[in-house]
Parts: sequence; structure tokens; C-alpha cells
Amino acid sequence: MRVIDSHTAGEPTRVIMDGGPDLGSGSVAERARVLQDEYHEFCSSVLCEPRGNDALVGALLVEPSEVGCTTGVIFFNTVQNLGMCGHASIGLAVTLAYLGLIKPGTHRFDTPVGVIAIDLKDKHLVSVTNVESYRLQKDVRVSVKGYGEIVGDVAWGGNWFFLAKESPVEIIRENIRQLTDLGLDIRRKLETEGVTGTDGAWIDHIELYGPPVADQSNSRCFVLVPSGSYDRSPCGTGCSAKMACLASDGNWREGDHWIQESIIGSTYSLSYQARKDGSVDVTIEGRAYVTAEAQLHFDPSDPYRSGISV
Ligand code: PYC
Repeated sequence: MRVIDSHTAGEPTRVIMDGGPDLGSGSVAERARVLQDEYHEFCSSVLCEPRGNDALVGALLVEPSEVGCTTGVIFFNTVQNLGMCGHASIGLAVTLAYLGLIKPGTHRFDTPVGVIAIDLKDKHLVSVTNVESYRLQKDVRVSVKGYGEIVGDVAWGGNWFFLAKESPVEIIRENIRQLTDLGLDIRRKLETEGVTGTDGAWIDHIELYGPPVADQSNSRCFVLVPSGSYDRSPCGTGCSAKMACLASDGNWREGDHWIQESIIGSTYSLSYQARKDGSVDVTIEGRAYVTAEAQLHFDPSDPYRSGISV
């Protein structure tokens, strides 16, 4: 199986160029369901240790079902599918450009949750206009042992997020372990208290916000991802959810640029266009770099050929 790896603002993506399973001929959303229900072993063999790690996101290229799209893509992590993935969309665009398959300019990718628009500005710089983002619930309060009440919003940005406005733990690299544990505690609390996205969807990403380090930035965040690892980038879908909350509160103007720092200090530039129903279309701009071209081997005698999933 041929893969190309990249990172976007520090967060890794693995694009599967060939050798993926046959998912039938439904819409991209239907084929994503087949991948999740029937090919868990494929996903873990590609992303889990010993070939990958818990931060890695896979991008499986499929035929688009929407007209005018360059490709269809199903994003998945070591636990399950993602609806959309901001960093992996940027990584995919840079990978396709590296292979000479797309040129600078605009392109459309078909994802399980809708079509996204890509603007490849140069071989590293990409802006992605995401599927619509919106806030579902404001000021949800959860009580976490050792921290008291944590207040946050539940919002959709292509995945489900709980966004805590003020992290009780400083958002610095030295605190990654503590932030991870806090994120896991919040997630468990949301689960036991029945706080979900639409139709009972699991809120699998937890975001904690604090003040930025760089003068030109607006905010810094820590993002717990479904595997229990953290996003090295500012998280494109999380940033989209954040912009939806800022827009709903009237705290950021349409078209103005918001600079979001990640836990490692990498940044995305964000802006939004409002829709009539109060949701927003967010544009995420960031840089990606190809890091490896590889052929994955699956030796039948290797006891860990399917990946070590915990
Ligand atoms: O960039 O949207 C994102 C993302 C989601 C999970 C990891 N990265």
C-alpha cells in the first residue's frame, strides 16, 4: 500500500494512494459508513503503532459522488472516522500538489459531511472553506473533580466539540499531560450527563482555550482528539466550531482574520461568512509539508500486522 505522509502545523496526515478496500458505490457518506463498520482492521493497520501513532489522521481517496469535485476523501483516526478534518484537508491538498495532480487555484473535495472548497495558494499554503459550522448549546456547565465548574459550548465544525472558554490549566507544552487528563475528565462527564451533539452524537473532541503567546495571535488552544492524544495543530474543525461560537456571541466580525495558536505555537488564520440561519462558513488557512513517501508492508507472519489498538 502506497502512502504519503505530511504534517500541517505539526499535526500528521497519511494519504492512502492505493490499496484501500472496496467500499461499494454509494455516496461518500455511505462509503464512509462501510469503512467504519467493516474495515476497522484496515484503519488500525494503517494508523496505529507500529506503523503510525495516535495523532495520525488517515485520508482515504475515493471517487467523488458530487459533481465538480477533484476527489472524494474519507478521514479516519485510530478510533473511528472523522466527519471532516481541517489539517488533513490541507495536508491532502499539499500532497496532491507535490504529486503534480493539482495546480495552484481552487478545487473541491467531497467529504462524508459535505463538499469543501480548497484554495491552493502555493506548494505549502492552503485555505479550506469548511462545511457549515454552528453552535448547538451555549454555556454548558460540567463539574470536574479538582477544578470545579467548567463552562463551555457544544458546537459543530465538521466534528463535534465541547469548547471551554477559559482553561483552568495554562495552555503551555509543559502542561500537555495535565490538559489531556482534564480533557478526558470533561469528556467522561459529558458522556455521563448525556450531553451530546445532534441525534445523540458523541462529543469526541474537547477544546480548552487560553490567552495567546504571540502578540499577533488572538487565542491559544489545547485540543483533545478521540484517541486520547492531542492535536498538534490548532484543529481546523475545532477552529470552525470556535468561529461559530464567536459569531453567535457577536464577538468577532465577519471577514476579519482571527489567528489561532495551537499548544505547540503553530497557527491558522481564520475568517467566516455568516449564513442567514446563523451558521457560518469558515475559511481555515495553514501550511503543510510532505514528510515521507512510503510503501506499507503487511507480513502475514507479523503478529502486529493489524496495528496495536488499545
Ligand atoms: O484539523 O480538523 C482538524 C482535526 C480534527 C482532528 C485532528 N485534526
